[in-house]
Amino acid sequence: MESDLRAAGRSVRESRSMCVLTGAGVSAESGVPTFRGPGGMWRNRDPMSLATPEAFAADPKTVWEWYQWRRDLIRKCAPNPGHAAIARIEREKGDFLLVTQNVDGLHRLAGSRKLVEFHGSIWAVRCTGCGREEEIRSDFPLLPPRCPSCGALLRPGVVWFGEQIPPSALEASLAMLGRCDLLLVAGTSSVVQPSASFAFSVAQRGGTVIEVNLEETPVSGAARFSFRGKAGELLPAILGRADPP
Ligand code: BV8
Ligand code: ZN
Repeated sequence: MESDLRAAGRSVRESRSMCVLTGAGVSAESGVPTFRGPGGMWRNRDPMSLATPEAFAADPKTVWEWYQWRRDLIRKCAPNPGHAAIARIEREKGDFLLVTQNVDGLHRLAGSRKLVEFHGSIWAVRCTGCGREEEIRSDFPLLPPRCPSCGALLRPGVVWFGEQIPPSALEASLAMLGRCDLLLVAGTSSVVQPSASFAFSVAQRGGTVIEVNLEETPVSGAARFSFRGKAGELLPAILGRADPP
């Protein structure tokens, strides 16, 4: 493990163009429940059945109660050493992009700026009528909330299953995936498309893939290094070694 950590740190140091892809596992040590792991369930409802346009159309109040529950929980969470290590390495690399599937905003709170929120943000709210979008961090007194301008239903500014990734987010991510020589994949079960294909496209181009996860995933086989352990410990260990000896 030690020699692999050193070798992975060297890959980070030598990388000219680095992409990082994160999932819910990077926020787990901050207290944010993962999407598919224990603790992610709410009123015994599967998140997969709630994070869809159909669920919202059928029962906007219940979907908003789930988001309000998550917003209240996430508001109390702080970035962990994994978020901090990613924010730090961004400042040391010339060409860098963090693509996160997380909607919790913790990477930005940790200082990440070269960041694409691939699945949107739980703090963003968009009107289903006039399209007006803004960041609202406070609780809504009434659920489901309505637009102060046009009275239509407001929705969370996230990407639901069956919805397109925002074109600007997709474009920025694909551009980086087409040129990066290193992709670090941390804390994602790699089952959600299109982000689950990132590792394969970089590996097929001869780029290096490093994975950090508690468990094996569908992309572990494409990784040059696949570390088993906590992102909050392994990311500082790998990225911390990026400093010249
Ligand atoms: C799209 C926002 C084009 C909402 C999310 C086949 C059938 C049906 C559908 C599809 C299909 N193939 C592709 C699709 C489309 C679908 C999809 O991929 N479905 C899958 C599930 C089969 N994809 C889409 O719809 C995407 N859009 O493709 O557009 C299109 C359009 C129409 C029709 C077809 C295609 C949009 C996907 C976005 C969905 N929105 N979230 C919200 O959050 O409320 S995705 C949701 O899953 C979360 O954002 C989450 O980030 C994401 C991925 O999950 P993970 O982050 O990986 O989290 P998870 O809990 O799964 O895993 C945690 C991991 O961390 C585990 O591996 C665990 O071991 C590890 N871990 C835990 N603790 C730690 C740790 N690791 C390290 N340290 C720790 N401490
Ligand atoms: Zn409106």
